[in-house]
Amino acid sequence: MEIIRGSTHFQLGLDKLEQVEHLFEMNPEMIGVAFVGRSNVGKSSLINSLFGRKTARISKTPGRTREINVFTFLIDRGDSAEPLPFFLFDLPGYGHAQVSKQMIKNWQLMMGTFFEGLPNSVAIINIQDARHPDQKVDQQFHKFLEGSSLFTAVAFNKVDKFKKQKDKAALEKKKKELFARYTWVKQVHFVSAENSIGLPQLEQAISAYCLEQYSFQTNS
Ligand SMILES: Nc1nc2c(ncn2[C@@H]2O[C@H](COP(=O)(O)OP(=O)(O)OP(=O)(O)O)[C@@H](O)[C@H]2O)c(=O)[nH]1
Ligand SMILES: [Mg+2]
Repeated sequence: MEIIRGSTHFQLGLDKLEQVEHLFEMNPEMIGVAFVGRSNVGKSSLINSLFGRKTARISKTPGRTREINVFTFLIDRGDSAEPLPFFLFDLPGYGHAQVSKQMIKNWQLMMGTFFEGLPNSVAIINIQDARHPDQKVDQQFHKFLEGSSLFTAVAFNKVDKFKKQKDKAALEKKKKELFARYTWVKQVHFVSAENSIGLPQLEQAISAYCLEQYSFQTNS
């Protein structure tokens, strides 16, 4: 099972609360993954590496992804089974210093609505910068997930920047801390969009999650 690269289609950009509510109303059983993280941690780069080049726009200016971008993509199940379509969300980054109070407020409103309405069959992939993990804004973000039963994985990106063993050891420690602090963090991945470290594992995790949700729904 694998993500079919280049099968991704942009569906729509959401920048209004009503649009978010409408999408979930129309698709209560949607299955997929949502990428969210601090601005500039490499969400769009990771999405492009996993789903095919040019799925998401990569910004030179942090905070460029302002809308919730909704895509669909296919997973190949092997054998002679038909590939299945799933949803992919590229969410706007949080915690960027150069945005106005009003923009932060808009983000919080949008995300509140998003995570409240998001069906449990969509997993959250929270991207963090491996060199600066678990920042205050990451902790603030995790408050949105508190009490929800969404499946959440954390991916520490940019591990290619690690030169020393002690950096890696510090991140291992952080991983244990996150598991202890947040019971809803189900997986932690170490990845790099730059040199593809850890991407096969993350891809397998995404495929397994989506196909498992699919079999729950078709068998119930
Ligand atoms: N070294 C290294 N750089 C990376 C990696 N992933 C992304 N980058 C760089 O980090 C910068 C930000 O990447 P984006 O993918 O645009 O980040 P984003 O999280 O989508 O940013 P916003 O949409 O603005 O929130 C770009 O200059 C990328 O080239 C990585 O794994 N390693
Ligand atoms: Mg982006």
